[in-house]
Amino acid sequence: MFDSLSNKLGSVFQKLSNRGRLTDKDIDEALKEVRVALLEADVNFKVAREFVAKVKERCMGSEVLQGLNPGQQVVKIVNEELTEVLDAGDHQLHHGTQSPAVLMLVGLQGSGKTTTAAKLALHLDRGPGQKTLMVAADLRRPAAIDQLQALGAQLDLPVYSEDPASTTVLNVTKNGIKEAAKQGCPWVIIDTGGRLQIDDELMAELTDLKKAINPQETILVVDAMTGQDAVNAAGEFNKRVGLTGLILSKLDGDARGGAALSITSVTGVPIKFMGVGEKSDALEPFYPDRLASRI
Ligand SMILES: Nc1nc2c(ncn2[C@@H]2O[C@H](COP(=O)(O)OP(=O)(O)OP(=O)(O)O)[C@@H](O)[C@H]2O)c(=O)[nH]1
Ligand SMILES: [Mg+2]
Repeated sequence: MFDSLSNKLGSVFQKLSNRGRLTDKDIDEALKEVRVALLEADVNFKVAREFVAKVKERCMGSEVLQGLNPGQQVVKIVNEELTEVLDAGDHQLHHGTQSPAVLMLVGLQGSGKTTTAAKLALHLDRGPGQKTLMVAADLRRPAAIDQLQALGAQLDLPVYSEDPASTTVLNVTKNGIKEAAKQGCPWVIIDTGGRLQIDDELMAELTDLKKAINPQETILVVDAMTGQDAVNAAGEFNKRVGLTGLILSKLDGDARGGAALSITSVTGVPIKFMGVGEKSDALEPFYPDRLASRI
């Protein structure tokens, strides 16, 4: 992930550091290339524009240009501003005072909710008596329940489900939370169903469910490969359902990184984890500074 962007930024900075002293014009030209690299990585144009403006403001006229290693100073500023773009302040999961804490996963069809439910359950697993229970609350797709059950069996984690013909999303979710309480689970994860597009019916279903169960965390799983569509979906889900965090999935693929770099500044919602593979251990906590340094 981000390979192409980091290569391009790398070559811009290489040119700068070969220069020694820098003029305003050098900085200007370098930042133009940075902006193009960001846009090519599918970063939101407003985010790219503001980013470059901020870096420029900090570089121009400051001691940066006169200093010993102006190229390195520019790299440092870019790195700090990248961290700023990715940083929403709070990237942790919060359990709160009530057990089980409810974590509701929402997202469009195929974004990676079910896979991520298993990844999170494993991440939060504290062994016997402290397991995370997953609730199969996607009643629309016939294979959805089997998929979650198979993941639970594979990871030795409990899954709660009911016959979709004789239950509702609300009932299976409420009963699942009760079951988690009975088993002493600190966390219960609700795997909801998705749609291809954001539609009123899905939003109403999720809003009602959220109101009824009052989750500690409401997390949107977005497919990073869908670029700016992921950013738009996040804005819409946040407006209509209300989110506490985001998980970007499929960052191991050929995602250009634009979604990751735009989503927080466009929506104000923090990224909490990154999905980096299909396996259940392919989940990384999100640290803005670490990711910025990687870029
Ligand atoms: N490479 C890669 N594949 C992923 C990742 N997360 C999920 N997938 C794959 O994406 C596909 C869809 O994942 P699901 O977890 O079924 O998605 P979903 O959101 O539950 O889908 P619906 O229930 O149909 O809405 C599967 O083939 C997963 O293996 C990831 O981080 N990396
Ligand atoms: Mg699913």
